[in-house]
Amino acid sequence: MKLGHIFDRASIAVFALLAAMSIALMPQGAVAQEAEAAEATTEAPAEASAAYTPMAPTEGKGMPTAFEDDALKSMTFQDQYSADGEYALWMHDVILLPVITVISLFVLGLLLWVVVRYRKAANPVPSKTTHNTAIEVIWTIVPVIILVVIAVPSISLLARQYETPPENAITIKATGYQWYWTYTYPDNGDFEIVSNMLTEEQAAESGEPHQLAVDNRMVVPAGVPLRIQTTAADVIHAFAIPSLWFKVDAVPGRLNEKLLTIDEPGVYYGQCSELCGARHAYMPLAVEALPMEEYEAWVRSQPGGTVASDTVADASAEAAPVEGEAAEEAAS
Ligand SMILES: [Cu+2]
Repeated sequence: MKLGHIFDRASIAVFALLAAMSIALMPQGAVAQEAEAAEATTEAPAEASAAYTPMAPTEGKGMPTAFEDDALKSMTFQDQYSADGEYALWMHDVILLPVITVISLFVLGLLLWVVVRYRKAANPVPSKTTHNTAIEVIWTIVPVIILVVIAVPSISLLARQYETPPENAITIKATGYQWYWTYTYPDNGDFEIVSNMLTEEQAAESGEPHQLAVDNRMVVPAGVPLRIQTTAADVIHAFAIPSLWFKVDAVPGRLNEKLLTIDEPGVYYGQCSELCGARHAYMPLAVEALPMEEYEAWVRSQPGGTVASDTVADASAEAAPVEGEAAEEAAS
């Protein structure tokens, strides 16, 4: 009886202890389960984004050329990878540069001729002519013709650069901060990419040009119209990519917008082009243009990233061959 009584008390004590332990452990178990669940959710995007590897840049494409590598190329425009850029470069190479060269040489020739032919020793009694109608008509008409020749492509280039993005264009908003950029994708789930410059060591490691390479690029689809919007959070910055002939100011409290269509996949570098403070030189832009399927895969790998609706996908699929034809025409 006495022994049984002790057993009873002992079993009650053990039961109480087990109950206490289970109560004490229960919330921890719940927390642990939550932690496991959280790990699972953070792992999922990490695995998905592992499918995307940043594209290796092509030497000399979408980036400046060093003087030591190619002296001439280092002093001229970068190769262009947008229709506007190709047109502007054509206008520079075929119209502006020849016209400037011919006028400069002509004026230099005239000056030399006057200096030599009409110097005091060769021409002691100067002419007192004050008027010559024929010459006056020529030096008025010829510059007018030259200006008209320049104005036609110049105004059409200006008009092209103001073209409104079509309704199916994919919107990407770039926001300038002191001193980095963020890119938001309102058409793809409104996720945000924060983009900072890589250090010299990191850039060397990833095989990219220092002061142009960034940790997270602005990834976009190639060959389809993009509606690039720019704004700023603090002071005025400017979104500029020389090889795409693209430059738009990013102004606090304003939303600027410009159409951009990139001809082909690639990495295109740029820099903030509005003096914006101490680290203005250290907020580069890197745009990575991908084929549409790869762009969509990248979007899906982003937290909250959703692929554009079917209508946009259809429209871009239609737009892509048209862009290709246009590029072929431009090339021929
Ligand atoms: Cu800036």
